[in-house]
Formats: sequence, structure tokens, C-alpha cells
Amino acid sequence: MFLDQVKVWLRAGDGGDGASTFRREAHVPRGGPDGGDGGRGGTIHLRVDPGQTTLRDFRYHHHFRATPGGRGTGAKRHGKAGDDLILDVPPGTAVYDDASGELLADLVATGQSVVAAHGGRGGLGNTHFATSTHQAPKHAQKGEPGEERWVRLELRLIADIGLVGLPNAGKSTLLAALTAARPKIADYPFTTLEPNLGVLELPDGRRPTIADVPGLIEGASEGAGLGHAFLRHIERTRVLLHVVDGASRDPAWDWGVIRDELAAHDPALLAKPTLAVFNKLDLAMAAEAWPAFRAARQRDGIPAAAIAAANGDGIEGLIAAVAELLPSAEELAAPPEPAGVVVHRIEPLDEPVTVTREPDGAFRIHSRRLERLADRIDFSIDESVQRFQRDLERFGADAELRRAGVDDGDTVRIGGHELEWAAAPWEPAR
Ligand SMILES: Nc1nc2c(ncn2[C@@H]2O[C@H](COP(=O)(O)OP(=O)(O)OP(=O)(O)O)[C@@H](O)[C@H]2O)c(=O)[nH]1
Ligand SMILES: [Mg+2]
Repeated sequence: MFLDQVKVWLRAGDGGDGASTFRREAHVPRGGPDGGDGGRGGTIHLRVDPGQTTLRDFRYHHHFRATPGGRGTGAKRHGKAGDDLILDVPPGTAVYDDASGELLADLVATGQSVVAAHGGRGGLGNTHFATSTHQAPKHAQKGEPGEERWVRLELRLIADIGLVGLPNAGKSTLLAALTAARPKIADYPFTTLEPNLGVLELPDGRRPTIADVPGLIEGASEGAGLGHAFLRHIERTRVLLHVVDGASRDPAWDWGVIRDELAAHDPALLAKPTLAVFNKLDLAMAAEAWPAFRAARQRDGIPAAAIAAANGDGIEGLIAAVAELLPSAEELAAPPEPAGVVVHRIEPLDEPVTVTREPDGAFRIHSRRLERLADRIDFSIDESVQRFQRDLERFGADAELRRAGVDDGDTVRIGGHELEWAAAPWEPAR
């Protein structure tokens, strides 16, 4: 089964911890700080690979981790950076943050990529914290945790031309007649279970792509049949070829039901340049029904072509009509609308710090920035704890806690850390 929507879990690499070490030399009794920085954690990127057409690779494998950065060590040796992880996705993959539903990127162009989970920064070694008045700092930063999130990948195939129609109308037969694609063709509905792509070589050198999607049925826009998931693939096509089985009992009804489903999915689909393709003209029923069908399309103002996809009759005329509807070669070379976007998020710097009470009476500090700082504190080093205390004052958390009525011995939480409040100094709860 074709997969056009998957959820994957991404965990970027943690930054390595900075080292807190001091120089040791034969004749120097107390050397200066020489702790190296931790390496940055590996980042996870999603990148467009034009060779892929489905998200199938993510079916069984949906947890991905990038490697952590190495720890800093003495003699100012920095930790090694973690390896980045690059996950290839097909063109037309929209990337959403699963928790917020926010669109992170719409990856359409070859080589386009997005950072889906940032690696944590490495912690700074204690060399960075030496000052003229404090020459032997024990404080070193811990590495920043790597970003962790669920993302939803949603594929909208990118093709210039979309084939739509009821099951068994002859869409796959037409794809095979127009391109080198060899889709499965059979005399039963829902032969096509996954979209097939082919390239049409036009005499003028243009090479539009054609997508043959599973047949649509009445109610497809509400989920009936297989077509539901595939309707979105035709949103981005430039031209629709609407294939009708001319030998069916009622080609006019067949035409109408698909138009209704397109409208129900997205009314803009009806405005897309469309060619009505009346197929199976080799059968007597079709030949009889063609004049009425043609007249009806003339009234709608939609061009129509009659063909027999199975033996190639009328294909030349159909190609000429398609060529008319397609944009210029330059436009075809650009990604179809909407153009891909990569959303870059910028975190606000001056987010206010707030304090709330938890059900057990503990106080909780809310501030992304302080939460991240807390993650980088080694609470077993007094000096680091004191630094964090100063950060709390600097960002106003201290004042907020007092306003909320914090008292000696109260529990204060921030991110995943739990501390015990004392007027000063702070101590981690045991
Ligand atoms: N007589 C005749 N039969 C045709 C013609 N075109 C297609 N067929 C037959 O119609 C049947 C369905 O063709 P497909 O191309 O599989 O139809 P489809 O629209 O892709 O069907 P689904 O994949 O099920 O949606 C097959 O048995 C074809 O051989 C034609 O021009 N004339
Ligand atoms: Mg088919």
C-alpha cells in the first residue's frame, strides 16, 4: 500500500559536556583551568531526493537518532561533533511538527532541505569562565540536549499532469500510451493502488510529468474508496486529464460524479485547466455516446478529445491538446504552486518568565531560556549552582518566585529539574 503520510520520531544528538579540569605540570603546583568544550550534537536534516516517489521507507523505520557530541577533556581538547543524519524524502513532502501542527517546511525542489531537529550545542569548558578575579573556575557547562520531536510527513506528489477518473476508465492504459511507464492494467476496478509517474516527451522538447492515481469514486472526497488519500496529489498538478470510459452505461454521469468529488475536495480543482478524455472509442457504445458527450463539454467550455488508449487511436490529437494547456518550458522547470517554503522559526528573546503552582504545591518556573540553561548546569558543582542562581535573578525568575510566595524548603521545578528553595544558596533536592 502506498504511504503518503507518516509520523517519525526524531532525536538530535546531545551536545557533549564541557570539561572542568586544571593544568598539571611538574613545576606548577596549581595550574589554570584547561577544560575543553563539548562537541555539538548531530543534527537531523530532511532532504529532497528526486529518486523517491513514496514515503515507504519510513513504514517500518520511524525512530531516528543523530549521534551526541563528545565530551571536552583536559588540555583544552574539544569533544568531537556528533554526526548529522540526513533523511531523504520524495519531492512534494510537507513537514509538520506533530504536536503543534505547524508547517515546518514544504520540500519540493531537488536538494532542498530543512533542519528537522537541531543538535544540542556543546558545553563550554571551564577555561571560558576564568576572569581576573576568579582564576580557577570549577564551573563548566553541560552539553545542551538535542531537540526531540515527532514530525508528520505528508506527501503530495508533484506532477505537471494528473490523470483522474473512475476506476477502470483507462487511466493507466493512457499513461502507458503517452509515456514509457508500464503500469499494471487490468479489467477490474482499483487495479492501480499506488500513483504511477511517467514523463511525456513533447515534440517541442518539453517534458511534463504525468501522475496516474488510483480511481476515484462517489464519496472519495469524504474517504470512500482509495481515492481519498490521492486527491491531494492532484492539488499541485497544472493540468488535469479527466478520463471517462466512453463505453460505460452513462458517460455523462461518470463525468459529473468525478467533477463533484473534485469540487468537494477543493473547488479550485474545477478551475484547473482540464481536458476531457473520452476513452474506448473502439467500442461501439462509446462511438455512439461521443457526439452527446462532446456537445456537453462544448457547453461547459472544456476541451474534449476522443481516443482509444488501448490501440493508440487519437493519441496524437490528445498530445497536441495537452501541449496547448501546458505552460512554457521555463515555467515547467520551476516547482509547481505553491512554491516550497522552509519555515525558519525565530525564538523571541524577551519572553517573560512566569511562575505557577503545581497540584502538589511546588512552584514551577516557565521560561524556555531558563529551562535550557538549567539543562546545562551540573548541579553537583556548587559554583555552577551559584551561577544558575544568578541567571534566575538576571531573568527575573527570583522576583517572580518571591511574588508567588516561595519560602525556605519549598520545591521549585524548572523543566525536568527539581530544586529546593533556600534564601541562598540553591541546592538540588535529594
Ligand atoms: N476496448 C478498450 N479497452 C480499454 C481501452 N483503454 C483501456 N481499456 C481497458 O480497460 C480496462 C481498465 O484499464 P486501466 O488502464 O487499468 O484503467 P484504470 O483507469 O487505470 O483503472 P484503475 O487503476 O482501476 O482505476 C483494462 O482492461 C483495459 O485494457 C480502450 O481504449 N479500449
Ligand atoms: Mg489504473
